[in-house]
This record gives sequence, structure tokens and C-alpha cells, in this order.
Amino acid sequence: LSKSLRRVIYWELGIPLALLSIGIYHGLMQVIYRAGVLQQPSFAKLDYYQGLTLHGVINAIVLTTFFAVAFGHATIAFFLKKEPNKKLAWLSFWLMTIGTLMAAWAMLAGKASVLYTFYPPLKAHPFFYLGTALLIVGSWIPLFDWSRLYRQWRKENPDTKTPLAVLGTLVNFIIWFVCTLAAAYEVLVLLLPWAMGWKQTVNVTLARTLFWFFGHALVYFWLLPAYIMFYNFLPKLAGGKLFSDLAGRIALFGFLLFSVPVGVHHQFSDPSITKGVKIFQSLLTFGVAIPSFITAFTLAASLEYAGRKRGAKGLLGFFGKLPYLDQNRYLFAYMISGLFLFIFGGLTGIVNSSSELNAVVHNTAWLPGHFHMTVAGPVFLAIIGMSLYIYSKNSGKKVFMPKVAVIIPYLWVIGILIFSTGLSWGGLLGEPRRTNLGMTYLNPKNELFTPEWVPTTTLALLGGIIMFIAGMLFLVVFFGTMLKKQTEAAMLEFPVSENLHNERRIPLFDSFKPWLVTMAVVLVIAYVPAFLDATKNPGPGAPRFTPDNPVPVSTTLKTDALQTPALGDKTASAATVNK
Ligand code: HAS
Ligand code: HEM
Repeated sequence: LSKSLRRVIYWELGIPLALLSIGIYHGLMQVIYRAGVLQQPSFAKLDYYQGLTLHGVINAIVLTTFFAVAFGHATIAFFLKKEPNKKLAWLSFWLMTIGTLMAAWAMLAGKASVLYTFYPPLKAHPFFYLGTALLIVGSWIPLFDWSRLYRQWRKENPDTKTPLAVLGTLVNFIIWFVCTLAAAYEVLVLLLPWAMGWKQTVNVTLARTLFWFFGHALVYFWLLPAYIMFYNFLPKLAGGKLFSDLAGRIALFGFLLFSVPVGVHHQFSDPSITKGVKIFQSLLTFGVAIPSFITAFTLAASLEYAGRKRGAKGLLGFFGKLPYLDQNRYLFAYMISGLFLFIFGGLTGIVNSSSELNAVVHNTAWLPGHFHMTVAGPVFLAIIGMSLYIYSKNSGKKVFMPKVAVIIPYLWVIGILIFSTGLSWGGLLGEPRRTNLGMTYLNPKNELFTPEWVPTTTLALLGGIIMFIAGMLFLVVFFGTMLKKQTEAAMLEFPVSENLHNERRIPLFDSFKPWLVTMAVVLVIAYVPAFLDATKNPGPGAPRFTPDNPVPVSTTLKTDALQTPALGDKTASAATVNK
């Protein structure tokens, strides 16, 4: 890699990891408030919802997007042997960084406590929306450059199979481009003019439908870089081969079809969307689990092959022969830990996707239980493990505290298992998410005190403390490595797995066109009725609200109208529901 591209990659890994200290600090604070240890609205001048917004945005949006771009540059350069355009890479970096700084300012100043889903009628400072838009646009740029490199490569290698990692990167960024169009429309056309005061009301249902068109595909944009690592690197790290490269291709193209048209499964409780749309998208959601089942079986077979090559006997003996604590293959520890958590993350996801069961778990603590075993499980562990790996290889610096580096993912697994057990159990007992429980339900002096949630929130607190320790140890290892001196040749290299079965090239599974066309058809069928519902039955447009006040901020509404009980009631419940 050229020096310039190396630098972009370092910055794209380093900035979000530095911000992660704030993100993880707020995770710890949330479990403390929720367990009733703190019984106040804010701590150190930061309010609960301000902290929760910082937590969600930094961990789930900023870290994941910067990483996907950095990892994309590295995989494209490595597998195609062609370097991305440096000027475009820097342009993308600066747009993302300026966007992040704008949003960070709005959140830290307490002007954007709207959570990472930024549902209206909660209103943020325009900088929050503009910043988000810049982050998104910045992350689009590399796709066009990588596609150009891919087309060149294809011309030069007409009969070679597209490397699986390149296929994955392109699939991922196509999903990202398509789904972020809806987010860009929501932010630029609906929210920004309304936040600026140019429009008095907003169609809440339409905004939410646009958000979730983006929002569920977003989770696969988080997941696919991890899948690229699992398919391409994990078998080699385990000492074996990838069981089937074709299975990987089918899974990746499956994500192209099913990642986007499932967003309504977040809106099963939204009254404006009709039943048929909900049932159809619920079925498609079962469809989006299939690529992950394919992945589970393919990876298990690859691990079995690796274990047997290392002398394993019996049905499950191969689990005992894998290099769990090998410091030279610390990436293996990050990946296997994530996969283990994903078994539970996937199962809880399938519970969510059935519209009947969803009514039991929606908006309860079950949900953070689910997504900390997905985004904070395989995704987070793959991101931090690979960030350390890319930095260390690319800079020629040895990992700081290698023994600790290899233990961190297991510590994280223990933390998450305890934390998510507490949340999932609590969720089934009705414990709400997005609620500062210490103010009411977990305060014995309050009439709302609910003793059943004491053990559940205490478990979450215990798990959260362990996760916090593991997260901080990782930051010490990563930044400690940065401070070390170079001792080896700096080179970008990946532990690439060979294929066990050398399957021939099948054009259908090596060409984007048929999949893109099918993707468009499924999207139209699933989403045109949803958008029609959202525009036909929006209810009265909602005025603007700040998170700390149930009275609308709109200056043109008459003050006496605001004081009528009917409007007061409606606005209060809108603000609560939309948190
Ligand atoms: Fe989800 C809500 C359904 C996957 C993230 N999800 C969320 C939210 C987030 C999120 C952040 O249908 C909350 C949004 C909010 O703030 O409101 N989710 C699913 C389904 C899947 C799924 C069906 N989710 C994910 C992934 C995420 C993620 C991945 C992040 C990266 N989710 C939902 C639904 C909701 C939802 C509803 C809305 C609920 C509501 O009411 O609000 C599927 O994709 C899951 C498929 C996964 C599997 C698992 C395969 C297992 C593997 C591991 C194998 C292990 C091996 C190793 C081989 C089928 C691949 C073994 C090794 C050993 C050592 C044993
Ligand atoms: C929400 C704790 C790490 C992503 C939450 C909540 C808790 C929590 C308790 C729910 C709060 C509520 O609903 O009232 C922690 C702890 C962490 C940690 C203790 C580690 C020390 C992470 C990581 C990620 C993540 C690494 C992603 C990579 C999220 C997201 C939300 C969330 C997206 C939802 C925010 C929202 O509802 O707006 N976290 N978390 N967390 N967490 Fe974490």
C-alpha cells in the first residue's frame, strides 16, 4: 500500500476507536442507572438520553461505518492488487470526519438527544442531521471507485472467480448505497427543513418507514465485514480450509435480496401500516435468516475440517483442537467468540421477527439483549480484532500486551452473556428499553418500584462492568500498539483460506446483474405498499419537540392551544412513545 492510503486507513481505524471510549463509558452508565444505583436524570452534566444517543451513534453508526470503509480499502487493494484512488479516499475520509464532528458537537452540547434512530417528533439541532448526511455521503464515495477497479480487474481476468472478499465488499456497499438513499431523503427532505423551522409539522409514520428501510439493512452493513472475515480468514486461522466457497457466494447474494425489504418488522406496532405488508415482510425476515444459517453450517464444517486435521476424534472433538489461545492467531479468538454469541443473537432475532412474538418483546429490554449479541457480538469483536490486526501488520509494530489481546474477546463473551441474560429475562418480565429505570421502577422509594426487575438489572450491571473492563483493555492494547516502535517489515497481508472443494466458476454466482434486478423487484413489491400506507394514513402531522419537554417547540402554534388538555395529553404520549 502507498503511504497515503495507509494513512487514510489508520485514521479511519483510530478516530472511531478513540471515540469508542465515550461510547463504552455511556454503556457502563446505562447499566448503572438502569440497576437503580443512580436515581437521577443525569450524571457529570450528561443526561441519560444524551448518553444513550452518544452510545448508539458512536458504537453502532460511526465505528461501523468508518471501519467498513477502511476494511473495504484494504480488501479491495489486497485481493484485486489495485490501489483505490487516494484523492477520493481522502475526500471520503474528510466528509465522514466533518460529518461526525458536527453530529458529535450537537450530541455533546445536549442539542440532539434523539437516539440513534432520530425518530420525529423528537427534534435535533440541524447539525446532527447534516452531520449524519455527510457521514453517509462520504461513505458512498469508495463504492464508485472500487466498482471502477473491479470492472478493470474483470476485463483483465474474464474467467477467474471474483475473490469472495471482493464480492462481499461490493455486495455490502451496494446494500448500503440503496438503503441510505431512504435515510438521505428522510434527513434532507423531511427532518432538516422541519428542524430549521421552515416546515411546521412532519409525517412521523413516513419518517419511521424511511428510517427502517435504511435501518434494518444497516444491520447487515454492520454484519457483512465480519462475514467476509469468517469466510475468508477464519478457516485458515483455525488451521483448515473453507468448506465451500459457493455457499459463501449464495449467502452473500442472498443478503442482496433480503437485507432491505424487511424494515417493517421494526414497525409491527405502527398502526398506519396495514397487516398484509407486515405479514409479507415478516416472511421475508425469515428469508434473511437463511444466509446466516448457510454460514453457520459452512463455518462449522470448516472448523470441523480444521480440528480433524489437527488430530481431533469423535463427533464434536474438533472443538477441543482449535487455537483458542494462540497469541499469534489472536484474530481467531475474536472471530470464534463472536460466532458463539451470534448463535444466541440469531435465535433472539428469529423470535423478534414473528409478528405475534414481537408483540411480547417489542420495546422491552429483550431488544438490547438481542442486539448486543449481534452488533456488540460478532460485529464488534470482528471490528476491534481486525482493526488491531490491520494496524499492526500495516505499521510493522508488534501487538502491545499480546496475552491480554487474546483474552479480551473471551472476557467480552462472559460479560455479554451475563448482560444479555439479564436484559432478555427482564424483557420477558416487561422491563422497558430506553428508560432510565433508576428514576422510577428501580427506586425503592418510588411508588412505581418493581422488585422483579432487581435481579435482571443487577445481572445486566454485572455483565456491563465486565464488558466495560474488556473494552477498556482493548483500547489500551490498540493505542499501546500505536505507541510502539516499528520492528518488522510493514506489509498488508491477510490469512487467506484455501477452498476445500475447488468448485468451478458458475456465472450466476459471479455476476451482479441478475441479483440486482431481483433485488429491485422484491424491493418494489415489499415497499411500495408500505410507503403508500405511510403517506395515505399518516395521522395529523406532528409539530417539533425537544426530548426534555412534552410541549411542542413550534413558535407558530398558539400558546393557549398548547395548554388545552387534549393536545397536552397527545403530545406527551407522542414524545414518550417515540423515545
Ligand atoms: Fe435484529 C431489532 C430480527 C440479525 C441488530 N436487530 C434489532 C435491533 C438491532 C438489531 C440493533 O424481526 C434494534 C433496533 C432498534 O433500536 O429498535 N435480527 C432479526 C433477524 C436477524 C437479525 C431475523 N439484528 C441482526 C443482526 C444485527 C441486528 C445481524 C446486527 C449486526 N431484529 C430483528 C427484528 C427486530 C430486530 C424483528 C425488531 C424488533 C422490535 O420489535 O423492535 C437474523 O439475521 C439473524 C440470523 C442469524 C442466525 C444465526 C446464525 C449463526 C451463526 C453462528 C454459527 C457459529 C459457529 C461457531 C459455526 C440464524 C452464523 C460455533 C462455535 C462454538 C465455539 C460453539
Ligand atoms: C443500548 C449497555 C456496548 C450498541 C444499550 C443499553 C445498554 C447498553 C444497557 C440499553 C439502554 C436502554 O435501552 O435504556 C452497553 C454496555 C456496553 C455496550 C455496558 C459495553 C461496555 C455496546 C457496543 C455496541 C452497542 C460495543 C455496538 C457496537 C448499542 C446500541 C444501543 C445500545 C445500538 C441502542 C441505543 C438506543 O436504544 O438508542 N447499551 N452497551 N453497545 N447499545 Fe450498548
